[in-house]
Amino acid sequence: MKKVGLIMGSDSDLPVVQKAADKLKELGVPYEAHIYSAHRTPVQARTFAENAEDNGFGALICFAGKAAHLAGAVAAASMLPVIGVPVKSSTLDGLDALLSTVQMPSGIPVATVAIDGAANAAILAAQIIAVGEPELSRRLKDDRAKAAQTVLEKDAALGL
Ligand code: RP5
Repeated sequence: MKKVGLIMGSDSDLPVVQKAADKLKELGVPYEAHIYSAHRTPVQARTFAENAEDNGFGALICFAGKAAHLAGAVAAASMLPVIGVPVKSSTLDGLDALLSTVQMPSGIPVATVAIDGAANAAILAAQIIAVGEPELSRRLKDDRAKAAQTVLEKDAALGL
């Protein structure tokens, strides 16, 4: 099975990245995590992106806060699907990162999820990897059914 790449701009993004890693682990999707910054280590970020397809990756998730250029820079250097997770920082509540990540000019798409939307990013990456992987596809369906069951149980227990 192809791997998912988790690329964060800083180790301060780790608590958000951890949630994506946990979800991928739960779904049985292999992943590899790295710290590469679009600003502080642009050469390493680009080199990783250029070689990701040859190195067995099937989708990339980029996590960055503030002036969040990482997902766009990685997408520019790879033909793999790139998912961007805007990370909430101490100022502006993550709106800065959301706009930086989501407002990609035409031609270089980044599939942007919610601010700190790590679990959805992991599920979307797993859905991409699941094309041609029926066993993973089944696990994704089970996961969704489990989530629905949790809501139904809460509904049944609602005492209002
Ligand atoms: C971004 O700047 C990182 O992704 C991080 O979210 C933010 C702040 O980085 P640190 O100053 O905490 O290293 O590049």
